[in-house]
Amino acid sequence: QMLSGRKQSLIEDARRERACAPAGSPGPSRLGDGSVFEEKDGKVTLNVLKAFILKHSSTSGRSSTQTFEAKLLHIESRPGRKRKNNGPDLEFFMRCEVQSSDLDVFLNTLKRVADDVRSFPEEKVPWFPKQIKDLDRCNVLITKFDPDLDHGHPGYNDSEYKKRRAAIVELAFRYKHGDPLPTVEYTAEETSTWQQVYQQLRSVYPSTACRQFLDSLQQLEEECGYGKERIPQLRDVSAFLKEKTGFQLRPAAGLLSARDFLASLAFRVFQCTQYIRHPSSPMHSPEPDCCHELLGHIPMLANKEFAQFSQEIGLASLGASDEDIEKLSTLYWFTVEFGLCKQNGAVKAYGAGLLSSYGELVYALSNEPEYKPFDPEEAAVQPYQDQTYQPVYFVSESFEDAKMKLRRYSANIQRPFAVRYDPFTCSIEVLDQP
Ligand code: HBI
Ligand code: NLE
Ligand code: FE
Repeated sequence: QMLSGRKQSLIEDARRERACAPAGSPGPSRLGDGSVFEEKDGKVTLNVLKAFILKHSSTSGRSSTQTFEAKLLHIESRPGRKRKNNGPDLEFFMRCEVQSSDLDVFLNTLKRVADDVRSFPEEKVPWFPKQIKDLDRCNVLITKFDPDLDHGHPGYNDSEYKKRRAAIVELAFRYKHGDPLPTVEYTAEETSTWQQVYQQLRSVYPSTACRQFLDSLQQLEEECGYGKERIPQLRDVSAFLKEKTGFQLRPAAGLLSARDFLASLAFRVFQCTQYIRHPSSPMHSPEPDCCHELLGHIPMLANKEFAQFSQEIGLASLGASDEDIEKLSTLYWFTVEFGLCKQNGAVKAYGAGLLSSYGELVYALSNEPEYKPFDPEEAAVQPYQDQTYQPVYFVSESFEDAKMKLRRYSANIQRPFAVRYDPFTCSIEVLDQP
């Protein structure tokens, strides 16, 4: 009958009071009804405790014997927070699998031998990367804008374009964390698309882009070979970013799922497409391409505060529910992708989707679209447009203001644990919240 039927995972935080024996006294301690807790040289042997947890019978009240079956999955001890006068005190943290029907007996038994038992059912948390190399598994693609499948894609009937693009995408599929970033020898046609995009955008940036963007772009032009002549290589850009804000790039095969895309930001990794948009629509593309990444995102990611902000959205997304991912990705859309902000009394763009599309950048700053003051609660549920220009944009009082508001919003997302990024090991520490 062991563990048949519906199983239930439990986390037990049992603060166990040591048996009455004074410190140093030999022999087993008697707890509750029997020899379940052995003490030797003042130490508790955990395997004995384990035996106790695994199989325990107790006589309750008059005659009936209560039994339960439980599987101990993990046990950990630490000094208690409230030390007792009569010796050291331990807290035990246990993860147990218990049959639902045994739950009450199990908990009551624990309560007889420990003075403060707290338990909560383990919630199912979606998988998320804990180490930077786990990002190799964060590559779920959304095929929405695939030129092979989407009839509306400007490259749908262009087999040359699709072949070329497939070859570049293949580099991303093969990439593993730690590999050198692939370089692409861009063709004359691709470079000419870049040139058009660069020149047109560059001419309007001074009057439309926020100052953080302009500062970074100038550095990229001076230190990283940015210019209309050639498409910068991810390898050079990644090295530049690493020095400025610790961000690094990895190649992406296309539009990724919001969960996978946001998760990489938690590690200060930005997933970048390497192919370029179809030459027939240089001024707007509904999907990310290297123009969008290199011109829209990279300059902002070279800004310390913005880098911090991006990583925080990423951290907030780890293990979040599907509903929260949806909201975070919509917030990301109205800030990182299409955000506007006030600077010296004028409205400027800081969103990457605007800064990489001449068409939408000019439109967003005209008097056509609707503006709303940025409010994360509202922006998180605002329907958006991913085929063409946005009907509505959110305007932040300042870039810093948007950051603080989003930070407050993220802090309110409920998760049964907390996360912290350890920059020395490039890994996520998961902390259980009591
Ligand atoms: N995938 N490759 C890639 N690039 C993006 O900019 C991107 C993405 N997936 C989702 C996404 N952006 C956002 O729109 C949010 O959904 C997170
Ligand atoms: N519309 C943007 C551009 O043309 O560059 C891309 C947006 C990607 C979300
Ligand atoms: Fe983007």
